[in-house]
Amino acid sequence: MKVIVLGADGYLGWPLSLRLMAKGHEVVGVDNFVTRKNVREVGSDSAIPIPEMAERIKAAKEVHGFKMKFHEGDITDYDFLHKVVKEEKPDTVVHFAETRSAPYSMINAKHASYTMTNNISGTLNLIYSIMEVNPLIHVVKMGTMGEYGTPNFDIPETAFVDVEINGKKDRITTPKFGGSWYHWSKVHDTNNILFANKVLKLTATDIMQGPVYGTRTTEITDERLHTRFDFDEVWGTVVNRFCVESVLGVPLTVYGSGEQIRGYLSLEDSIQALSLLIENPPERGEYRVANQFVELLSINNIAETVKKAAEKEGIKVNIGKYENPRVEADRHYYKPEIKVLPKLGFRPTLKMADLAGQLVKDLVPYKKHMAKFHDRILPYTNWRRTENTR
Ligand code: NAD
Ligand code: USQ
Repeated sequence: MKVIVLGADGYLGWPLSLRLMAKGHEVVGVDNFVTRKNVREVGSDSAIPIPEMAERIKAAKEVHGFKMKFHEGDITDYDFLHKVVKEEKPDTVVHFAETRSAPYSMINAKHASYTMTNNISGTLNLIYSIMEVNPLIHVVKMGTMGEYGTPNFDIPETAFVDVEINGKKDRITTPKFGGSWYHWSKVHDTNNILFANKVLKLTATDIMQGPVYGTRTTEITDERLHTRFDFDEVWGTVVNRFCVESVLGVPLTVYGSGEQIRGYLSLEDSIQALSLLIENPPERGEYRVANQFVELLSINNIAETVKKAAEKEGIKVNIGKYENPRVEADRHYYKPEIKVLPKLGFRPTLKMADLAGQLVKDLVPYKKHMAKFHDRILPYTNWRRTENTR
């Protein structure tokens, strides 16, 4: 199968590209390196330094014999994206090329608008490029579990739900309520993909994924093959942040009550799930939604797990309590459905409790590098402020 990976330089895009090549697929990467730039903008860096793309591709060839093609460019430029799709004639396009930080989108008007524009127009350009080049191409679009918010009902893994309003029955799109401008950009993407499926018969898998953690996948066997690993208050996700905080001796940054629940999964499991969805496309012209997570955990559960794992490695950890900078429910019901991936054979590998120790150990050699960005760890970006300048 020939697969274009939009966002191939990213945390998920790079390991997925390696996995697909390991499975014998042809991979064409696309990226404009904007995450590298935006992380520098907030004064931070990947905890684990990563080489430039040319070096990554060279290393993949030397270590595993993989041959990867790459196009540098911005997918919000329609002519660029259309040319790549036309030239490469893929079977599948995986779409990761979006701005993915909730806090970044909440910094101020400029960042809110950038997040919306980048994410929504990239997806629209992809829909039109596919329709003009070959409408049979399968789009694997990365959305987020955060599109649903934290509703007081069991979250169905469906595009539509049946409702009765004022005595009349109908079907409406599954209710969503994002918790940041970033999460709303994903909701808008989902609506646009659903509409493209309805009017243009786009074949799409829309993945609702929870926060991912970890440093490793089977193919990351050499220092030059590492994927990026963000940990600052804007770009880092909670589990990865807690592991870095343990190594640097920062009390773990539990926001609010710590009772917020999300569906977490390891990098290895994310890549396994993505491979299954790519290799098992939906019917032609079908819109398929797939919820993607492994464990439902609260922030307090995670803090305890990371503390226990780090202490086993001889690192003393304190759990801190911080005022929640976000506007979110911190005591809520949470029960999302997951049936599509298990039906395709998805079998999670290791749980967070088994992986956290290794994760902490993997970070220790980079302690000096991470310490340079120590002042970017504590929460600063606040949902209630319209201007979050330091
Ligand atoms: P990432 O920022 O590391 O990777 C995204 C890549 O896309 C980056 O390399 C970036 O440079 C590129 N990109 C962004 N806009 C682009 C554009 N206009 N043109 C070309 N390239 C562009 O993020 P990630 O963690 O790998 O996430 C990948 C996708 O998965 C994102 O859509 C994110 O919203 C989603 N997601 C991530 C997580 C997580 O925990 N990491 C969880 C759920 C969903
Ligand atoms: N949190 C803390 N302490 C921290 C960081 C976060 O308590 O130091 C809490 C947050 O308040 C939130 C939860 O942890 O309740 C998750 O926050 P996060 O920063 O790990 O994740 P989030 O902002 O939701 O975004 C991440 C990715 C995003 C993806 C999303 C999946 O950055 O791209 O879409 O996870 S989900 O959370 O399911 O929406």
